[in-house]
Amino acid sequence: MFVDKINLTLLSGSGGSGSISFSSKSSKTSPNGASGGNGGSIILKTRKDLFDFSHIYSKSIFKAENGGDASKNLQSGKNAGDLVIEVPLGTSIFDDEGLISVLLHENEELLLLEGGKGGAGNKDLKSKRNPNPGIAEQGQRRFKKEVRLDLSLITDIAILGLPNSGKSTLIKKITNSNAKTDSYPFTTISPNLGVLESLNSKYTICDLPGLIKGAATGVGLGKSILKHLMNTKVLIFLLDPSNTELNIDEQIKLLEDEIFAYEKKLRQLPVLKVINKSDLSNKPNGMINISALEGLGIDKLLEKIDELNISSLKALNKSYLRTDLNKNEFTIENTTQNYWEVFGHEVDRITNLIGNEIDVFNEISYRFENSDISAELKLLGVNNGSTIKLGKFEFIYE
Ligand SMILES: Nc1nc2c(ncn2[C@@H]2O[C@H](COP(=O)(O)OP(=O)(O)OP(=O)(O)O)[C@@H](O)[C@H]2O)c(=O)[nH]1
Ligand SMILES: [Mg+2]
Repeated sequence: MFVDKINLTLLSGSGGSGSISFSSKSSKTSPNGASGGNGGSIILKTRKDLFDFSHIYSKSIFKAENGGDASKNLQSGKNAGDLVIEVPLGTSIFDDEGLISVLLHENEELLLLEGGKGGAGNKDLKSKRNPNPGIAEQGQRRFKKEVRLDLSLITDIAILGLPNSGKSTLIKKITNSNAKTDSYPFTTISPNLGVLESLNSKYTICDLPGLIKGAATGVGLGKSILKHLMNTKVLIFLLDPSNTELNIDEQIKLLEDEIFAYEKKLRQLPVLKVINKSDLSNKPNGMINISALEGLGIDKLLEKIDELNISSLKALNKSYLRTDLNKNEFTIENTTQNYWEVFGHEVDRITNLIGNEIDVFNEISYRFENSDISAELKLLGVNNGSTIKLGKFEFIYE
């Protein structure tokens, strides 16, 4: 089964907790609690010999391991390994806010979800403010993300045409593909890939399901066909003179209208207009005439493909990466007058402490005062005397 769309739930690993301990070699004690290990991150990595998501289709939840807790006396927790999910070239990644990234290159890596950081032990929390802290950070909680992966195949040439025009017969004739062909429309329901070898070059080529009127708005297999054109460099319009409903010009117009309605930029791709089934009728028409079934005109077609110098051409899609990934986020809600509640990972960073109560309170106050949350609350005009709720902590703003 060809799977070119998949939804995944990703859970990174949480960080291990730091420890609280003291060495007391001399009369002075000093903090020596070590840090927890980092939780595993989730990374997407492209692999050249993958052509869809069927290898991960049966698994929709990916969970990285947690970092280890620190032990006392300088013994750090173990960092967890990252979880790498392999995907084909041409994978786009979306979340509810839209496109996150498009991966087009071999062995390209995307750090999609960072693991929770290991918590600092009291050794690393030592400061001028508190030279002997009785506190440690708990590990940062795991992050969760729902993503959709969508594949647009990376190929040199895509064969487009109405149902039954002979697209699969052509790819079978000119490549190693074993595409299914038949005399009824919509024989092909997912792309077939093949490698075409001409005298000069090698090309990857794909045979797509038949396109019909309204495809750009989702009729037939519509958009799931057209999306594959974003990563191809040349189009072959395969035209069928035996089509009783639309003549050659009408077929060209339908194909042009649909790809243009899907994405205006697709008009920039070079198009080879090829008339198939010329064994049935052979009227002069100024286009490339072939018979995919009987192998007529194939040499001429390969010559025309070579002339396009495809290796110098570019597909429309570009690599893309949204830059706001993995930031420490927070949201502020003004639930009732003078009551402000703050949620999110930035809150955890500030409040994620265990140990001596007074030290914990002082450290949270310090972190809060120096945080983006505090700056944002100021901008929002929070009045002195208001209550601020940060996770499980509540305090009066002044
Ligand atoms: N006479 C003749 N018949 C052809 C030729 N090429 C394909 N056919 C026939 O046309 C019919 C459709 O061929 P396919 O290759 O399955 O067509 P397709 O464009 O892939 O069709 P869909 O996948 O349904 O869109 C089959 O019966 C083929 O044998 C040709 O050059 N000459
Ligand atoms: Mg077909």
